[in-house]
Amino acid sequence: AEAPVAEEPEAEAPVAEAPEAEAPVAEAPVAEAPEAEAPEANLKAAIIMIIHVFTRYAGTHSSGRSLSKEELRVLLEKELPGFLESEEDKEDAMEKVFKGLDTNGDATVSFQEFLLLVTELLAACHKHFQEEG
Ligand SMILES: [Ca+2]
Repeated sequence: AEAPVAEEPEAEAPVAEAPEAEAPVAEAPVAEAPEAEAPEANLKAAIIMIIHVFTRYAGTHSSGRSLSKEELRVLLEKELPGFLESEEDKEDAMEKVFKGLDTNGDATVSFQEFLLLVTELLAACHKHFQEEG
């Protein structure tokens, strides 16, 4: 009698676990470090700069809330070189600018009053560029 061949249970070949096809990692472009300010945020930057300029000069001798005549003079000389020099009488020109800006007559130029100068200069520059075409 044939010895019953013990049926060897077919060892189930361990199904090699197909290594999961690694999803091709899309090479993410290295995200550039986000800049503090979007490069196109020029107007925002310009506004902040105007505020900084005012605050820096307004704080030299007084509270920092407004410009004295002397502070305005330094601001103009440093930030707008040539602005007063073009006038024949610098002192007279300075007096006129200061009086023109100090609309409430408190002998200081507040930020609101300073903006009159900024606005005038912006308009003048814009006109100049347009004329240059
Ligand atoms: Ca004033």
